[in-house]
Amino acid sequence: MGSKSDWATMSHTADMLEKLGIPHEVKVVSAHRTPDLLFSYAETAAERGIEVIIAGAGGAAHLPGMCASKTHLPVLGVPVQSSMLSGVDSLLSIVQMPAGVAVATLAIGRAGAINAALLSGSILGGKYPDIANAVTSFRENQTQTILDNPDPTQA
Ligand code: RP5
Repeated sequence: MGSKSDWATMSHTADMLEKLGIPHEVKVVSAHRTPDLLFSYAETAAERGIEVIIAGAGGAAHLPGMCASKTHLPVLGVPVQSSMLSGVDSLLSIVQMPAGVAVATLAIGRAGAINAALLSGSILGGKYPDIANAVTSFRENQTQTILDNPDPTQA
């Protein structure tokens, strides 16, 4: 993520990765404040065994796009909700990649952070059956919970 201030959002990603049993690392790497670190992080990620990068950033959110420009790994961008423009700035900064370098863009904030972990599970599930099963179980439990509790007035 681009800043420690993104952790309130990106911790939802980490929580879901834990639930799915996906090993991961968590780091602050800023496109603006630590650009050399960003380049070396993205350039060496694949050789370190990283298979998916989830990049959360807010405001002028260059992190996911710049990260994608330096690696062939899939990059999932999470627009962090900014205080001035409610994350629309983050979303537009991440989603409008010109053709040729791809970033998969999630929803603004918590929903996007959770779904980035689920999407990484779907990507990795093609190679790791345990992860595919974890994603399927999560979805089945979610469905069953709704079916078992159809009355919105009951806790
Ligand atoms: C972005 O600037 C970060 O991703 C963060 O969302 C935003 C604000 O950063 P701080 O000023 O809170 O460190 O690069």
